This record gives sequence, C-alpha cells and structure tokens, in this order.
Amino acid sequence: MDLKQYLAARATEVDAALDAFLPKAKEKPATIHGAMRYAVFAGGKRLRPILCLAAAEACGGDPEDALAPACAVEVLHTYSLVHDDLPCMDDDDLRRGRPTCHKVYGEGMAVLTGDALLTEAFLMVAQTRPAKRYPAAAYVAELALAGSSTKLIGGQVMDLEGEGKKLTKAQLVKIHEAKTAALLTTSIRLGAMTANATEKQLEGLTVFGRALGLAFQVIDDILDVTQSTEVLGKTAGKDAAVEKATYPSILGLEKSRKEAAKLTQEAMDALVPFKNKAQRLREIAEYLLKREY
Ligand code: GRG
Repeated sequence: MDLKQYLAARATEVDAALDAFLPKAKEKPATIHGAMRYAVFAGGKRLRPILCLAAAEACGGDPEDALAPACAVEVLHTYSLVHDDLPCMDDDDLRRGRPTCHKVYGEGMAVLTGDALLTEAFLMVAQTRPAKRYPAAAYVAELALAGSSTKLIGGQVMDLEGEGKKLTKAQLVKIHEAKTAALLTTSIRLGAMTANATEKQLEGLTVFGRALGLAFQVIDDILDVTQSTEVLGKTAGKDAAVEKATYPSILGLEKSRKEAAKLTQEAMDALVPFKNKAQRLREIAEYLLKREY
C-alpha cells in the first residue's frame, strides 16, 4: 500500500469508528447531535488519529486497539476548531471547506457543540483497552494534559495575548509547542501506549511528536501566506490580517521552509531506534513537510 492509499484506508477506519462512537444525528436533542456530526464529518485530514494508529504500529501493536484514543484526539481537535472559529476568538466563516459551525447552528449552539465534543473525547478515550504498563486512567490523564490550560488552551491564551505584538522566535515556539505540537504528540503517545510501549519508546516518540508538531505549524503558517482560501478550505491570509506573529513574519518564507525541513529531520532522527516499524511515521512526516493544504 502506498502512503496515499494508507492514509485513505486509515481515515475510512477512523470515520467508521467515529460514526459508531458519536450519538446518532436523530438522538434527542437532535440539534446538538447534528451539529457535532456536522463539525466532525466535514472532511478534515484525520492527521491526529492516523498518527495514533501509526504509532501503535511503530511499537508493534495492533492499530485496531488504538481506535478509541484515535477518535478521542480527533473529536478533541474538532472541539478546538469549533471554538477557535467563534466570533469571540478567530471569528472565521469557513472551516474544512464549509461554513463554520456557528454560521450554520448559531453561536450558542456552537459553544455547546465544542463542549459536547470535548466531553465525548473523554468518553471515547475511557474505552481504550488497558495495556500492561498503562491502566485506563493513564490514557485519560494523557488526553486531559494535552487539552489543559498549560497545553492546548494555554497555547491559545498565549496566542491571543500575542496578537499585535512583536514576538521572538522563542516565544512563537512556546506557543506552538502548547497549541499545536502537544496534541499531535499526545495522539502519537496514546497510540504507542495501546501497544504497551516502553518508557524509552515513549520518550523517543515524544521527541518525534514535538518536532513533527512544530514542523506542521511552520508549514501551516507558510500555507496561510502562499495558498488560496479555496485550496486550504479555511480563510487564507488570516494571520497577517490580525497581526499574528508567524514563522514567515519572523523568519521570512525561505528561512521558514528551512526551519520546517530541519524540524522534520529532527523528527526522523528520533525514529531511528524503531527501525522498519516506524516506516509509516517517516512517510507521514515527509508528506506533511511537502503538503500543499
Ligand atoms: C479554542 C480551546 C481552543 C483552542 C484553540 C488548536 C487551536 C487552539 C485552534 C485551532 C486553530 C489553529 C490554527 C490551530 C493550530 C493547529 C492547526 C494548524 C490546526 C489545523 O489542523 P489540521 O490542518 O486540520 O490537521 P483538519 O481540518 O485537517 O483536521
């Protein structure tokens, strides 16, 4: 299977599992369940759940055992997008190529949709089958930390507070370690944990996740400047419009590209001990560096 087929096959598995986990659209109160499904099944790349499954493989596990945490990270990620798009945050009309959740369901319902997806994430992760080294609570704690006020939410706070200010590269890295890299790293760690990963394996994958997450964000910043709204499925040029510090605004485009390549190499280096088992993770890292949307 080449990478394209692998990504499509994994995304189909994740979508089927999400469909099974989420309350049915007609379940009452139907508005919220329709809105949750609208946000989740809007055509995201499913990067986080795919990384979760690939990390389970890298540690010799069965990806099937990683489906519950894979779905959990995707719905937690979707909650952050729904809330991030609200008028009181980034105020965006377009997400994943469709009108944002609040544009369709109204602001109040979109707040509740994000809340419900966040809660659903914990219902999902709690269904992970414990591994020898990892009891059920370890998965729950891992996900809670990624979404916490020191990681995802903390990153968003630093981001909001940084708008209109001149930030240093070090400050920008701090924001993106928390806002973007932490959830990607957790996705990978959760998959590895289902495969009963050793402490050393988890340490290696944490280094991989941080570098991959930062590279992902550098590329995201570059695409915001170089791609169109149609291709991205979200409003392009948004960062400059709100005077947000980004890698291109601090380093320039050429140095940002070099930075992404350097971080991707750092990520690859962390995979050396995993030998062939980490082949998919390597291919994904390479693919993310070259992505165009
Ligand atoms: C509002 C609690 C709260 C947090 C907001 C993650 C976040 C923090 C905001 C989302 C917007 C954003 C620019 C996040 C940075 C990470 C990122 C580039 C997310 C987009 O991820 P993709 O490209 O999206 O994987 P898809 O739609 O493909 O899943």
